[in-house]
Amino acid sequence: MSCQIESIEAVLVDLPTIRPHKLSMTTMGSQTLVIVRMRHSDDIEGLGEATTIGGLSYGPESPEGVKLTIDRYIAPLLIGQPASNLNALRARINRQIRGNNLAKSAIETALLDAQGKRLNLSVADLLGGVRQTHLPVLWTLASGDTAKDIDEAFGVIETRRHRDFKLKIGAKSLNDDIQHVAAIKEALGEHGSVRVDVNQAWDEVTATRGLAALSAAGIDLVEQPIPAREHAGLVRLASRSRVPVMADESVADARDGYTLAAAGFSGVYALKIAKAGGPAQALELATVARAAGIGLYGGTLLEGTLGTAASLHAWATVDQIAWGTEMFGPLLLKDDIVATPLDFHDFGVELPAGPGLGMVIDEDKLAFYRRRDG
Ligand code: MUC
Ligand code: MG
Repeated sequence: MSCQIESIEAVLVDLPTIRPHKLSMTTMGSQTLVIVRMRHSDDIEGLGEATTIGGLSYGPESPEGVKLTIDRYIAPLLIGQPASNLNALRARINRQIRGNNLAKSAIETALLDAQGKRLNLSVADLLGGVRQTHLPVLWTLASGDTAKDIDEAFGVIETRRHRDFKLKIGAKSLNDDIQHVAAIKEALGEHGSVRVDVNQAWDEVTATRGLAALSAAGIDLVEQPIPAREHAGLVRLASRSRVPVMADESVADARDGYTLAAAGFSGVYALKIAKAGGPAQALELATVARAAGIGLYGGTLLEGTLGTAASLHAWATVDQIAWGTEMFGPLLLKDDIVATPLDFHDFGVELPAGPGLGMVIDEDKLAFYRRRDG
């Protein structure tokens, strides 16, 4: 007997961060999770999550907008539909709704979670099968203070939580940023790999100088140095640079991945379930990257535990994520809304055991942190 989608609820949850998190476009003191709870007629509940960074400062969808899109536009399309055919449901949504990939990602995640629970399979099983259960996870040093960042790095190396680090730059002058990055790399030496994320903040001339200086400082990877839509510039920078360049905001889905690769990009793609429109969609980009010889990285939009678990189920199916992952989102938050947190150890994280995402909501915590007026 086929079961139907009965109801979809999108709940805004505000969780404080453990310290201010400074990026080129905003400083975060809290993170908003949009939690999707999808009830099916066989009494199974699918869970999903969408996040962004700093309201509308990172991308064109805000948490409040994601909730509105789900409540007003996606839920009416799905309620009463057979729940098990993800491809048919995705096609139905895409016929009516353009863009809005964050909302679509939360919905795709909830559908996969429910289907996994129904079949007693993990989301990774549904996505083709597990290739790795322990994924490397880096930590982002973004306190805004060089000495504090160095202390923080040694603290997490000591506890074997992380040994790869990403620094958020681009808000200050190039010279100040290079000094900050070089000081951290010098302090860490061979204890840690240091990468940077410019989050689109430079123009191409600044990026050319920046890449040379970062390469000289021993930096291993430079993420999104110039604006997302400047594909030609990114191709030029990547082909001239000694340090590898990673595309993040420039490459959301398989089509972007194809366009950038066809234009001659060589480097790395950051996969994110949010920008692709869900875990299955992110894996389509991974397939394009593999065909084009482009390395992969498991990226985050600073999701909480549900979104991080959904990403892990996807990345776990990929044979090689050469540049590791940054699935540390839950560690940046002071509290959680799931009963059992993810298990971070030995410089990585364990894939949660299924069925579905393998996650259970802590109802008291959810009630405590949910936004009263939304
Ligand atoms: C981004 O652009 O990569 C990932 C880690 C972090 O601190 O911010 C995100 C967003
Ligand atoms: Mg990035």
